[in-house]
Amino acid sequence: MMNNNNHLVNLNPHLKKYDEDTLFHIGFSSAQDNLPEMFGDVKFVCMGGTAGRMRKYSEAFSRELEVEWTDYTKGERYGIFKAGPILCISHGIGKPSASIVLHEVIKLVNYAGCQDVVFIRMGTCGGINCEAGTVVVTNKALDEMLKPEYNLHVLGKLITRPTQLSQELAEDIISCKPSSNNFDIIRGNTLCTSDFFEGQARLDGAFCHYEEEDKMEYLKKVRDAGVRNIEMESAVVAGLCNAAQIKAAVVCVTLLDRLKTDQITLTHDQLSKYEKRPMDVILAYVSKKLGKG
Ligand code: R2B
Ligand code: URA
Repeated sequence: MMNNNNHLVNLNPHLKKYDEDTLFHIGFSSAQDNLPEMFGDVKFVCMGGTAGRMRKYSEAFSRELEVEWTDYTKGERYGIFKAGPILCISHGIGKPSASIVLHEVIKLVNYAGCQDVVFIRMGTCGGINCEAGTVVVTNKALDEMLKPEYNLHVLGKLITRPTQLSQELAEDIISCKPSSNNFDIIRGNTLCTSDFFEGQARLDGAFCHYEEEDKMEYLKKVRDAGVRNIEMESAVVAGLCNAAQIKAAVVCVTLLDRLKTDQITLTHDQLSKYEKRPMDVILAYVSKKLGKG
């Protein structure tokens, strides 16, 4: 049984030729799994770096919204959990890891026949000119050259996908105040890099050929481009969701202010407290959307 429920726009036309599509990295098959039955009711795909955090988010969604919880994790690459209409999936660190899981998840929601699905990255990041613990909702993801682009080499050529995120969704998310509303939620552009150390102008990697002044000069240029946070996956989420015309948002909590420091020295308790914040914001948004707010 090949499910050719190709309702998402712009998806790969070659997919129609396959009797079976094996979603290798997330462990599903379009022919052997009844994807419409398993995932047809999904309305929100929430993504974040680690399987452990996505498990916790999904458990909280299930508890707070009183919806059924299922662990669909098959292998060791990515954690996949479902809380009623919310699919929570880890994407690992960086654009390549996020790209692979996004290809497969976009195909999954397509085969499952999900309607009006929204994708949300809920992550951590470094802040620009804001105190640790601030939640940043992204306007657009910028690359290291400060362009709103996700670039990928395909067949030896560079292809570019735009990284503007839905303004409507960002406003909708920001307008839903979480119950624990004791932190700032701001909007801004997000610098999406291919490395945590040199790529983010840190002075504390294993290699560094520049000085403090060079770092600050770049970070101020970044700030002047409207950037309020730096992370490593937003451009892929924006670029691929734009390609599929799926509405997407990126909601990340800052762990430090990069204009002040490079090292993350939060205690375990502070980190746990901050990591809950994107969850609180999205729980308020999803609750409202499901009429449970
Ligand atoms: C934020 O945190 C991770 C690096 O520590 C990376 O996945 C990101 O985007
Ligand atoms: N994640 C990043 O990518 N950068 C930071 O500074 C913190 C978290």
